[in-house]
Formats: sequence, C-alpha cells, structure tokens
Amino acid sequence: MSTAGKVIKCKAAIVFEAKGPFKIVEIEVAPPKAHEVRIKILASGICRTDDHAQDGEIKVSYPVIAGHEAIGIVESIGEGVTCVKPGDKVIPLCVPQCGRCPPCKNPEGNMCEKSDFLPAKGLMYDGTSRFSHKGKIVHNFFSTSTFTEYTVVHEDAVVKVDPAAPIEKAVLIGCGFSTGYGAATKTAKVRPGSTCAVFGLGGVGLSVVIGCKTSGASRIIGIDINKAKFPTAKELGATECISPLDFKKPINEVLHDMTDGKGVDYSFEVIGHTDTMAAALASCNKNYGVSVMVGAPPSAADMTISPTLIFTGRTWKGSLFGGLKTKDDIPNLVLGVIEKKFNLDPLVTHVLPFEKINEGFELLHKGQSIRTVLKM
Ligand code: CND
Ligand code: ZN
Ligand code: ZN
Repeated sequence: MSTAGKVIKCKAAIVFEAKGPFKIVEIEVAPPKAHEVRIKILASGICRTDDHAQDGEIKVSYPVIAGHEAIGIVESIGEGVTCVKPGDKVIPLCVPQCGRCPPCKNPEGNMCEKSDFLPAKGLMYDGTSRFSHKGKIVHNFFSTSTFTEYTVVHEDAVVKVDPAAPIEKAVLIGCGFSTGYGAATKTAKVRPGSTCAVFGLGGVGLSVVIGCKTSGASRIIGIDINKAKFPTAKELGATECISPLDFKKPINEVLHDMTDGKGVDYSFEVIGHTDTMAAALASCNKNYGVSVMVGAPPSAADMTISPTLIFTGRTWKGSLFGGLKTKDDIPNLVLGVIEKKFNLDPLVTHVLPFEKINEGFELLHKGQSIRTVLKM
C-alpha cells in the first residue's frame, strides 16, 4: 500500500539534549511539501561531525536527528519536484546545491546559501520541521537527518545516483570520502611529485590520503596518535606514518626535519583541533606551502597565529565537503566506486544494524573503527 501523502511512523535516533545518548524512538514523518522529497534511508555512516552534534561542540538545535552521510530510495515527492522520482536511489546532500546563489554559480564556490550550518537552525526552508515525537517538533541536521528510517529533504539537498551503487560503500560519498578526496584534488589541487602531510587518519583523513595518491603525490606522510590507523593508511597510499607522541619536538619541526628543512608542499588538518590546525599550517613550506583545514573547528574556538606564517607566502584554506559541488560531483564519485576506481573497502570497518547506533559511536570514541555503516 502506498505511503505517499500519508504520515509515516518509523524509528529514529534522537539526541534530546547536548551530550545525551542517541535514543531510538518512534517518530512521525510528515509527507513532503512542495519541492521536498521523502527518502527511505537504506544506510547511514557515522562521521565525527555527528559526534560533534551530539556532544554540543557544533551548535545545533535539540531535540535533533543527526546523521548526514547516507544513501536511500525516494519514497515520495512533493509538488513541483522534477530532479528525482519515487524509487530512485539517492544521496541526501549535507551541503545543498540550489544552483542559483553566488556560491553555486561561482566555479570555486560550494557553500550554497541554502546550507544549514554556522549556525544550524534544523528546520526546512519554511521554518517548520517534518519530524515530530509525541506531538513535539524534532529538528533536522545539516539539511539531511539520516539516523532515521525516513527523512524529508528539500529538492536542493538530494541527488540521484546510479542504481548499481553498492550501498555499504557508496554511503561514504555522502560525506567522508568526498570531503577528504575533494580536499586533496579540488581544494589543494595536489600536484604530481609533491609531498603531503595528513593530520588525522580517520575516515575523512584516509580519504585525503586516497586523493593525494590519485593526484600523484610522491610522499604522503600520515600523522595520528593512534598507531592502529597506520596499516590502513599505508594500504591506501601513505608512504610513512608517524605519531606526535613519539617525538619531543613539535610535530611541525619533525616534518621540516623529514623534508630537509623545506616543509611539506601540502598539509591537511583532518582532526578538528586548533593546536593541530596551527601545527599543520606551520608544517608546510613557508613560501609555497598550502595548508587545508578539513577538521571541523569547535563552534566556540578562537586561535592566534603569527602573521609571519602567512606573510611569507603560505596559503591557508578551508574545505567544506572537499570544495566539491554536491549535485554535480556526487554522481561521478559514485560511478568511481561502481567502476572500482576508488577502493573504499578498507574505510568501512564495521556494518551494524541501526539499533546499535550507540555501539557504533563507542567504536569511534575508542578509536577502534574507521567508518561504521548503520543499516536500516
Ligand atoms: P575520526 O575521529 O574518525 O578521525 C580523527 C583522527 O584524528 C583519529 O584517527 C584520531 O586518532 C586522530 N587524532 C585525534 N587527535 C589527534 C592529535 N592530536 N594528533 C594526531 N591525530 C589525532 O574523524 P573523521 O575522520 O570522521 O572526521 C575528521 C574531522 O573532519 C572531524 O573534525 C569532522 O568533524 C570533520 C569533517 C569535516 C567535514 C568538512 O566538510 N570539512 C566533513 N565531515 C567531517
Ligand atoms: Zn561528515
Ligand atoms: Zn545555492
């Protein structure tokens, strides 16, 4: 029996307050309004950004349904939707692409003005939510909300992908892989023969490693305090891996020593700490080095750096979703997975049923997983 036009009751993981657990409860998901799409989520990956939504490091509105890296099937569409139809395999977009605003029109831009972060309101364009629990509204997260069996997104925040997309791998195209791969290939534009340093070897950092290798970097130095990440980093293309805990010197000095005093050509901070952002910046060549901030800074953080670090010529860039344009680039990245251009197998260390979401976050906290994929 068709569910189109009806309220759907289903399971979702709600965080009711900052630092509270993910509670699986029954919610009501209203039908999509005009230009909205209701999606049955098939799988959702656990990204550190969801952890930041739960612990309050990133400002969100509670109660909230987090999750922003997913793949699903269109259940129904609202009036006027033409980009997808029921039954299509889709990826929800945590960075929408409306196609009309200045960042969408600028070839170098991608932070669509319809994006919902910094600060996140957690509501649809009309200021309401399609989610409710016991009659009270529940907010959405980063235009997506994927820790639920059904979600509703605006048509700007969904893209059709090839039906052959393998869900347990292609799910990572919704955030982690695209963010890391794009940071290397689009934001930094890593050149063949260069030396790269990647700070943080989680799902996103390892995807930076893949991007550096694809770009032809000849040295890729992985940096992490958790040495359990090193074998996977090497499998994916890191030529050396080091832990800052093994050195008395600051890690930026170690990287200068490793490169005959030159510093690396490109550095990437993929952790989200201000001290490692500063270290990554100082690690690259003082004149032509490029440092890319990929890790999400805590909402409340400030940092101070010496202006000399930039004055001598360094470039310091941020990278949101790898600088990629979601609607344009995601279908091609999914094809890359189908055609085995990218091997994402080593990134997916755990596949768990949705109900075990808290276990998935525990694995992340203990440093025992790279990506956990929850299957609905
Ligand atoms: P995950 O937690 O899996 O990886 C972080 C890695 O950093 C872990 O392996 C840690 O052991 C390591 N680490 C922690 N502290 C240090 C340290 N002091 N020195 C060296 N290594 C350390 O996280 P993830 O890969 O899912 O995400 C990484 C960051 O990227 C995180 O901040 C997340 O919020 C952010 C992000 C950004 C974007 C974007 O669009 N820019 C999209 N998604 C995620
Ligand atoms: Zn993410
Ligand atoms: Zn836009």
